[in-house]
Amino acid sequence: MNEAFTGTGIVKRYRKNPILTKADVPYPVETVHNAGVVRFENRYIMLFRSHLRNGRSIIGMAESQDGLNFSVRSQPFLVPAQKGFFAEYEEFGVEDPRINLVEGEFLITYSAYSRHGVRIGLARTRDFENVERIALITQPDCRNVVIFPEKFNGLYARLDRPHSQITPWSIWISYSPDLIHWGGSRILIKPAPYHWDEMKIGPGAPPLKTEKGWLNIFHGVFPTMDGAIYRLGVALHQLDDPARVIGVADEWILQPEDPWEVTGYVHNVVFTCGAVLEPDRMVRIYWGGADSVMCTGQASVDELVELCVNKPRPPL
Ligand code: BMA
Repeated sequence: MNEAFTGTGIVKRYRKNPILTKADVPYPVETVHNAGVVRFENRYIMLFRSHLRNGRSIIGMAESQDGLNFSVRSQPFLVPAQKGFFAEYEEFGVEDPRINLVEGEFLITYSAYSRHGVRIGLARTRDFENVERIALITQPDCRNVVIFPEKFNGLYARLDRPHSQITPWSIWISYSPDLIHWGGSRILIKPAPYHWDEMKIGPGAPPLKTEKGWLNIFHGVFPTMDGAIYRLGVALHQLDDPARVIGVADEWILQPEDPWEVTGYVHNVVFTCGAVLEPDRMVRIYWGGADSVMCTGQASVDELVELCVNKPRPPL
């Protein structure tokens, strides 16, 4: 057991959480949360969301040698486009970036908010110095897009979460030949009635490849008289056909417990946009606490996979 991590649950929290707060950011922001994280050239790159004082969000970047101690770049990484096609759809902010490593390129999927709703923007970087917007890849309203690292039958695949008035918000899959045009959509996982995720679910970290399947770490929300509680759960998708769900774990893997998860900008939230599978078979999970700070912890990939296989609930 690594003494830097502690806890009785399946996810052990880093003892020195939170790992990043607004005090670490060299430009004015009110929050630091919901970050995507990847390993790149022997370091960890974090793209995190921050609220500005007008209530709209931008995306900053932090770097780390060990995935625990991060330093923030002096300038934000992605702010709402000021002109051109994207400006109309990013007017209210850019949020919740995922960094998807797909065939050697880093594809960033982020929520683009505007008076027309929320849709997903796709941007690309190879070096985290230059970033290029490619397309808006969903209509409104849709959030939480993560792209699988590999193609299936020649097609890219993504998990996403469209919104609907007549059913709880669920996890879907869709496919694309070019990352721009998507279709073949199918529902994969629905919230379970009177369950920790009964209100809504959505993809969290980009799927991690394991021997037994793609590990999908997602968020689930339960409504209470005191507001919603955001927790994390896991599901396993078949390696050669991610539309086949091998198992959705019945139990959550992480819930708000530390003071900075229970209290903050939005109470009772743990929300992930990124996780890294380490060579020692631990999954380092990164999550926003109460939409205010960034935290991390780790879990054994084998235990997470077992939870999906041995304690499943119906996906739909
Ligand atoms: C969701 C998103 C997340 C946020 C969560 C809790 O709808 O807006 O970015 O972390 O709510 O506020």
